[in-house]
Amino acid sequence: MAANAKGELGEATETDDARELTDGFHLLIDALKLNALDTIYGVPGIPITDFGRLAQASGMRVISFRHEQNAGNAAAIAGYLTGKPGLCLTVSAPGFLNGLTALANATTNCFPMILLSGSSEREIVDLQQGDYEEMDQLAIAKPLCKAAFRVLRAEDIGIGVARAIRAAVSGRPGGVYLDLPAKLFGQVMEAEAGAASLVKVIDPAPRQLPAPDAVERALEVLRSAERPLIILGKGAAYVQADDRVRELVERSGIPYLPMSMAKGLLPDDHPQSAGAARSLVLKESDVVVMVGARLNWLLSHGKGKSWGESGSKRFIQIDIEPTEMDSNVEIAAPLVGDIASCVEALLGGMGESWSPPPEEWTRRVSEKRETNLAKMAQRLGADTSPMDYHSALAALRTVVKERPDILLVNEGANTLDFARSIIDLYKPRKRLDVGTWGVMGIGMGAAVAAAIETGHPVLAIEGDSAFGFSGMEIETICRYDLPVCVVVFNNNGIYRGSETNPSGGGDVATTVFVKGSRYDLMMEAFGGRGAQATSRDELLEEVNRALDSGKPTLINAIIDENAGTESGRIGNLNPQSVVSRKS
Ligand code: OXT
Ligand code: ADP
Ligand code: MG
Repeated sequence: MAANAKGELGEATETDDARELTDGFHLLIDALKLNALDTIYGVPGIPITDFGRLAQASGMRVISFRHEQNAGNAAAIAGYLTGKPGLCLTVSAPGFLNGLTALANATTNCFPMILLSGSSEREIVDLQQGDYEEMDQLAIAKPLCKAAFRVLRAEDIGIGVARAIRAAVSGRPGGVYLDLPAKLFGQVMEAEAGAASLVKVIDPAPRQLPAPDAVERALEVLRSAERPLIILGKGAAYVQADDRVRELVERSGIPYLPMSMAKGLLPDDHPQSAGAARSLVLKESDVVVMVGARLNWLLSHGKGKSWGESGSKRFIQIDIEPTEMDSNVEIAAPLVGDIASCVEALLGGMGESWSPPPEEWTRRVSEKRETNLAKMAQRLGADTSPMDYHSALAALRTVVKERPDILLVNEGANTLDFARSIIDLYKPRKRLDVGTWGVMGIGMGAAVAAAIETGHPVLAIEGDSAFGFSGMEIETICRYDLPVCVVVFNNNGIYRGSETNPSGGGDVATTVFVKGSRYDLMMEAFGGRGAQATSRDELLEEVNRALDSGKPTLINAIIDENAGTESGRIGNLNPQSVVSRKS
């Protein structure tokens, strides 16, 4: 297809003026491709249907979803895995709003993504005259993402895309909104001028070197430590400086604690891992080096009971975002810069003769770890019927150990928290989960993007509630024939399936689902394979079969409905009424 002088689309012929003219559709495609952005996750419709077609015709991969939120979550995970902004394409107003949750979530997690959304006509929207899907999308997106832009003229598409890319990946990565009014796509201009208007973004995420005095300050604090700890966050996994980060840990000899999505950055069975000694190292350490992790709720804001005596810690924090420093507690040695450069600078300053931490400290950490590992091994040994979380996850732990290249997607409450501590990861960026917001619904979008972007098989371990937020995308998984094995931990509900209505009658309890649901049959409805697993052995066999086949599979794993706890491991955040009164 090519554009005629009026911007209408027609079949390309030898004689038409495709070589002389271009339009908004083609310029946008060319601008993305020029910057090596070749995959779009989205949902088609007015005004971007033809854009999707033309993008596909141009050789781009355009993956259509059933709901924009899942497409957006896929784009965000694509951004996390590749370091390039993941692209999500939505229609105006409702489609845009559906994608917006994912854009905000990407921004919260510091994942680079661009939400490209068609929008209605400015002249009508701004006068609120009731256009089709009327909404001032730019204004709505602005507070929820890192940057938001609108392109009104075809000749500005190149610049608009360039700005979006730079905003998404430079400094602290995040979500960017690009508003594309319907009329823009049909605008026609000379092809030569159009090509000249495109921008190839040079060095989109430039290195940011830490100041030498800041490096020296950090080393001084570190040298004085008696009980040092390194905390690795998903920022450290994102930057793909895996060897340098590992060298920092190993050369320093300091125990390290991986945050959830940083698991596997160094293999979880690494002798310096303090993952299984979490409480001890948080409480007892005296100097903590934060590498691409924030002192937010997931780390109790760096203070309180779990951090030991107040004032007992000094923090060194490596982060590209200067305002992250002192966000919750005083940072004794802020190291502002990109992680690769900061780690490099620390290694340079440490030299080859760095003294490891006192043996008494590393021994205590090891002892605690071994005690917890032994306790865990005992619990994993118990093969219960019906399966509890440990019983089922023991099988999946073995699968991941034997197949370290697969990507693990994980959401739920108990399903999330138990899987996090039970399943070891051995390679970087293999664990994709609910992230900073603890949001349900990332599952199938993340699974699709993980399969598309890496080509490796995906194992998605999903609470039955969590799965429901994006479950319809198993049709997408079947449509693209992706090597995704979904295991639904079916405990008949949220946290536990055994609750009853406190009034003693009426509706079922608010946390309970249809008992004995057959999620496996949903997969069969779309041509994938469905299976049930009632025991650990069955689960192991079915998952291995699925991963060997590389075919879309859903395994309905029956979990004891009494086994979970309210809100998993974060029950402390769930306010409970202490007032008893008759309603
Ligand atoms: O050191 P100690 O002794 O303390 O021991 C620790 C470790 O050292 C040790 N450990 C180990 N031991 C041995 N071996 C190994 N390998 C090992 N590794 C660790 O184990 C303990 C614990 O370690 P851990 O896990 O590292 O530490 P801890 O203390 O848990 O860490 C604290 C946190 C905060 C970092 C951690 O807990 C964490 O990352 N938590 C994230 C929690 C989270 O995000 N949860 C999701 C949200 S819950 C809730 O909001 C839900 N909703 C509401 C909702 C949401 N979220 N979103 C939307 C859009 N709408 C609604 C809903 C609807 S969950 C939910 C659905 C739930 O139902 P499902 O059916 O899906 O799921 P089920 O519950 O299964 O039914
Ligand atoms: P976790 O949840 O694993 O603790 P967070 O998402 O809280 O991790 O923190 C990630 C941090 O990594 C953010 O503060 C972000 O600014 C930082 N970050 C991201 N990319 C870089 C980079 N290239 N260099 C330095 N810091 C980075
Ligand atoms: Mg459940």
